[in-house]
Amino acid sequence: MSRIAMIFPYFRTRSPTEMLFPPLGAATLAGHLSRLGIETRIFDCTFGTFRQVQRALNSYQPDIVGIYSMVTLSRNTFQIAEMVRASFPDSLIVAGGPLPTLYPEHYGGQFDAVFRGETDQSFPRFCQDYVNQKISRQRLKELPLDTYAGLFIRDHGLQVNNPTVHYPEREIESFPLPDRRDFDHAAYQKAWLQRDGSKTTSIITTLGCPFNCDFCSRPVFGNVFRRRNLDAVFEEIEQIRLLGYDSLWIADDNFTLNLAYLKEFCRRMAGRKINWSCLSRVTGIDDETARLMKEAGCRRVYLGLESGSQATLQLMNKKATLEEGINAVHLFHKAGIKVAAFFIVGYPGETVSSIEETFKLALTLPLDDISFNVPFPLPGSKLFDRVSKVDKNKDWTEENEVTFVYSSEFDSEWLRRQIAQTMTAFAEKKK
Ligand code: B12
Repeated sequence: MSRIAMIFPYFRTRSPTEMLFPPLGAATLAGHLSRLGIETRIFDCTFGTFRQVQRALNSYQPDIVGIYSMVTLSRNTFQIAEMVRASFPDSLIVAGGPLPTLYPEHYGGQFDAVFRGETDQSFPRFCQDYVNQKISRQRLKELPLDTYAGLFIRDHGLQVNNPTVHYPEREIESFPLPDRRDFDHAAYQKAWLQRDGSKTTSIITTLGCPFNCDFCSRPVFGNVFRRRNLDAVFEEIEQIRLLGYDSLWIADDNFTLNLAYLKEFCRRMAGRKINWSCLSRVTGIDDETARLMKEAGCRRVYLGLESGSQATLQLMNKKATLEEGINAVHLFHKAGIKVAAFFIVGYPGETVSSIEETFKLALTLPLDDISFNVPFPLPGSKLFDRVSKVDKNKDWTEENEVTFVYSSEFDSEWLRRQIAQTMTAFAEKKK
């Protein structure tokens, strides 16, 4: 029987800021592949070593190896692909995820194929055809290659670059739930218990975000906002609870965008004894919604306040005012929900005084947690195209928070000191 291996090439770093979640992309695809009756195993590298993963793959003997990649994982992705090619010369190696979506051509050579964007149906169907028709990597052209959305191939004498898709809600409704079977839940729960006393895992309820913040990149889900059916979401939450988790990280790009959906989620969530956290925009929320969120177990919201300067918010194309940001903090705080805020300092085009306004704002609001980053020009963002001298091939293995990866008009040492001082002042205030 043919076997598919889905690899998540992240090895835990034990950095204090590290947050551990199992890869939902691999779990989602494993759900689809299992529904098609294809034997699939997820190799989540998080708690293992390179050698352990190599040994596990050797005993599994995969026919197709799919590797997820994003901006911080490209080095690991290529190292694993090299090992797979050496161990299994005949197996088909496929890349997917945010970075292959943006730069599929970088994956030529070591990878036989790339799937760009949302691949819920296209990749599993491709695997099914490959397996059923007993195709080998040299005979890919015998497949109906132009029928798989997002497929990109530059090898084997082929030139395929199919358009990507955003699956509509009515199709998403019929999707299977992510298959979390292969994850080391005990290890994830232990890591979270040590981190904050909870047993947290991630879930996705909506896809996409209609906004276009200058620094953001949404290579996979894009601008089209879609909601999953809440019956499926709650079936998944029940499965997660049975796996022993008591807390959810709602990883949606814009969970609080659709108030009707959010309120219905809260009504169904109330009384379940599972708490949750999410990112929220600062606009659109009112007192009643914040209260409902609190009653439904929301313990923390993360707000991208970004700046204490209206002019800088405009540079970032936030489509939210400083006043809306401030109101949102008070609103959630009043509802009894903890509020964490992200700020960006040293944005191209801002001034020293706007940076100072940001530090001041962070210290005056009733916030429970704050964090500062310098701009992180994500591939696929407008910021990335604008700033000079970014090395597009650079692998950001570190979660880079205070070092510029492009040539900036601001002094990173000065910013580092200001950030450290503000963090100390914040900690003093909290005492
Ligand atoms: C949860 C999350 C995290 C979690 C953990 C992620 C995890 N374990 O998966 C945490 C909070 C730790 C995190 C951290 C970071 N993250 Co993050 N994260 C996300 C988030 C919000 C959701 C991920 C998710 O579960 N998606 C749901 C699944 C279903 O989607 P998916 O993984 O894309 O899978 C689909 C396709 O990509 C494809 N697919 C996936 N895998 C494969 C494999 C194969 C073989 C194939 C063919 C297809 C395929 O099929 C799936 C179904 O369609 C995404 C944004 C997003 N909306 O996806 C950002 C995102 C992935 N993160 C991003 C970034 C930048 C980071 C950080 C660098 C942030 C920072 N400054 O520190 C760090 C780096 C972490 C690290 N050390 O490597 C970027 C990546 C951008 C890029 N160009 O690569 C994203 C896209 C956010 C953004 N808007 O920019 N992140």
